Amino acid sequence: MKFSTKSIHTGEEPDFREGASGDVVAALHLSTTFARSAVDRPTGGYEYSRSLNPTRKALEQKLAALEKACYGLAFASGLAAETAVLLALLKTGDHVIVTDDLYGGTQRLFRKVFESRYGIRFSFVDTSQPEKVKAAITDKTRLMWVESPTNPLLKLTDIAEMSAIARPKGIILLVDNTFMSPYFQNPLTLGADMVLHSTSKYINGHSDSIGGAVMLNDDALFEQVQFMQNAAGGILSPFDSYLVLRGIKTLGMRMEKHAGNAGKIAEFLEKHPKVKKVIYPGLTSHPQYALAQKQMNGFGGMMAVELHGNLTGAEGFVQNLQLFALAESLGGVESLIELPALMTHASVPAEDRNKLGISDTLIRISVGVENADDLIGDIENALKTV
Ligand code: P1T
Repeated sequence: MKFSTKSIHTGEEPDFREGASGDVVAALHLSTTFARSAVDRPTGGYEYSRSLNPTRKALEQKLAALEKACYGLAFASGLAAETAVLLALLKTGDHVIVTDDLYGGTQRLFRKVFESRYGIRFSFVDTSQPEKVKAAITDKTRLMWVESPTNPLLKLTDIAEMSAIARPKGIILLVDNTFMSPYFQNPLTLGADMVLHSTSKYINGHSDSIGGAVMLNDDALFEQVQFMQNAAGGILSPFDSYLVLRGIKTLGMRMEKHAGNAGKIAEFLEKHPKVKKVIYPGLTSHPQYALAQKQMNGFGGMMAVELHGNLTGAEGFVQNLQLFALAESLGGVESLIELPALMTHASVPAEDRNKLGISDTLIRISVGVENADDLIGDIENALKTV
């Protein structure tokens, strides 16, 4: 089955058995516990809803199918998924190589929780430079954590090349695929061991559910992360699982529209005299345009923009838009805009932000699926006020 067929049908096959109702969408199972007919006979394998829940299971099957994975696990947030992976795989003294430019909340979790309190070491490395990655490996390196494209600078890492470095050394390669969604990029097919998503973004797509997911193929790794999902308990609720199952059905259509709109907006902005720079993987001016074409099936809906002028100008622009909400998050049907240095990446030390190029005036746009001409008209008007 192709992507959109799987996104609609996998995990939600109608049940025609005696007594079942043939629902065409997965039922919402709110029960916290499941009765059994005998002590040693849990009904259908279900015991307690934290461990296994039918609605969450339907979503986990669909998520696995969309990332071309054997297994999927759903969590209460992207950060809960990250926490479960780190708890499952690492112990004090272990070392992790991490892409230097990544979501601020992920950096906060690594630095302020796992490094400062639990003695796990993180090296923030420009993973677009394989030589830098090789130089950072130590005999304690257990995990490589890559975001591609990165949040917010849209920098790419060659996933196949990372896998070629990590695999011979027994280092696990995880890719946070939130920005591309499984529709535009499948890191497992490029050699990654695990894929992570904040389902709060494109996968759910309607800005009404916080969630996270991990998809993978290896049986032993799956057992470790599944154990932690149950042991630490950061599961996605049945209701959120239901919402994500509902949202995910249109993921392919939405991603096409996000990318189509983003391409038009990026081209418009790049030609505008008040714009200094547009970073979008679908522009030939992106320094890794060739890699984007090679490892992604599309360019997504995220971009970063620098205007000429100062912070007052950037603030004026984002505040004068009518259709783009000034808000954190991304990947929903509605367009959002924000200033990473002051919002999503405020927890990243200023010195690190400056080194990476996340200036105070950098603007991040999550292009929604509204009409492209309306969005461009809104941008054009707001730019007049700058
Ligand atoms: O917000 P949560 O569902 O916990 O997901 C965390 C997360 C993980 N990975 C990436 C690449 C992310 O972008 C995020 C969350 N990001 C935002 C809220 C944001 O505005 O960038």
